[in-house]
Amino acid sequence: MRQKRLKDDTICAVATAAGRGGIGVVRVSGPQVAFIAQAILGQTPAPRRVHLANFCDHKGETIDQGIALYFSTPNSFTGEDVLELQGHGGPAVLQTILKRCIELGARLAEPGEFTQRAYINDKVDLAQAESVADLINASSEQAARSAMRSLQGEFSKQINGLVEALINLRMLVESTLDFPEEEIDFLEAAHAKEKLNVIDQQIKDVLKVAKQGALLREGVQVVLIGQPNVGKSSLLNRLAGEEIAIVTAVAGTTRDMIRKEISVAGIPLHLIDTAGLRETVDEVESIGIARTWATIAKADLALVILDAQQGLTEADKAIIKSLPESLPILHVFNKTDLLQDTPKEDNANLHIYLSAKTGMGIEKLQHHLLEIAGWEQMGEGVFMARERHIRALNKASEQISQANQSWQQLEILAEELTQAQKALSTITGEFTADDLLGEIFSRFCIGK
Ligand SMILES: Nc1nc2c(ncn2[C@@H]2O[C@H](COP(=O)(O)OP(=O)(O)O)[C@@H](O)[C@H]2O)c(=O)[nH]1
Ligand SMILES: [Mg+2]
Repeated sequence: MRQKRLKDDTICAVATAAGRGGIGVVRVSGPQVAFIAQAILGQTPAPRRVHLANFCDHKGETIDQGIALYFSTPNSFTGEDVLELQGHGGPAVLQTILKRCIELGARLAEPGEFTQRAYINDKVDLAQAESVADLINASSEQAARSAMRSLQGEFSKQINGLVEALINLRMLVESTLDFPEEEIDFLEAAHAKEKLNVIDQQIKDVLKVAKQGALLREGVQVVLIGQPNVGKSSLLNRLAGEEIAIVTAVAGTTRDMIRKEISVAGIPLHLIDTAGLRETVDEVESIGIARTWATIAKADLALVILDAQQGLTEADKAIIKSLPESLPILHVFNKTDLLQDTPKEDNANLHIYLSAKTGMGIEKLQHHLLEIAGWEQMGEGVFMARERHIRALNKASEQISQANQSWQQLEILAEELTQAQKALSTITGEFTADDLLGEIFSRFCIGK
């Protein structure tokens, strides 16, 4: 197992958001906290009690008055001694308090360093630490709730359960390696195959929920493409509920890409309006079109917007043909308000009829978007997960399938089980490389 290195320095940061507010919090963590508290407050406060106190500079002059909270190791968020100074929420006063802490020996914390220390001190595992950032960054109530579920350990509990089951099965397999004659009988009697199948199914179940969690976190990149003037920008504005992109009757109006994040049923949809795809001699427009192709390559889903009056034209077919085969697409026939007859719906081929102008059909589009993205209404059980968790679960699942084909070669089977266990352990951080850890925590905000 990886060695966790305990820290011997003291860190500090403003933990509240930049700007002005009713209260601002300076957080300090590390071995020098008692000394720093003594110097600023004139006393080391009793742990876990609320103290109204003056925060003083080196001359004993009051910088601010507020609430001091002291948590002594190991009963704190980081597991170290922690001091929280809740002062008035203005940048100048908070910076002065911070400067005082640095004067007294603390140093400025790196992004995510408080949570990293909580992880180092076994207060949380890696999946829980990640969910702290996900909770802060959550853009919808659903996302926040599922991040909270991960933070409370629901995801980790399932992973730990799987790891334990794998260890038990490994022990069973490995112990039979020494007694080759009896091995098959012995494993059969112990229902080893059934146990492996149960693990296999459980990994698939966790993966299913984790994928929903990852969807809540990462959302879906949806690119709006089509010929000029079919109503891409109008549709973006309609979905966003505000006038973001310029709409005119002039073809080639949108030249640069316009991005907007909206939330449908809690899922972040990253909408990207693009320059209409056509042959052009305009230099700016052709750069826009080149960018459109680059965006298409990274999208999860494309809405091909078509003019309902024209139907699917040769030019549209050419655009669709040039899209990557793996990219899911939805045909959106726009401007149905200009049609005489109500169009026939064709759900099987994922054709949607709508009017960006009147809003008719928009809800249906949203529903289809979620469906293609793979969102299922799972109710309360979803926990937050990340792309790297999905990869780890997929890897474990593959190893289990391999293991299932290796009952005739028990050494190989044991090795596959070990690999599956390692893959799962990267989720909770037991087998996670230091550089990956550094990357994970560097994406946190300062003071968390
Ligand atoms: N009647 C009608 N006109 C629309 C609709 N959507 C867009 N338009 C018009 O079509 C023209 C081009 O729209 P725009 O959104 O700029 O298309 P883009 O070039 O694909 O981005 C504008 O004059 C819009 O007002 C619609 O649903 N119904
Ligand atoms: Mg446009």
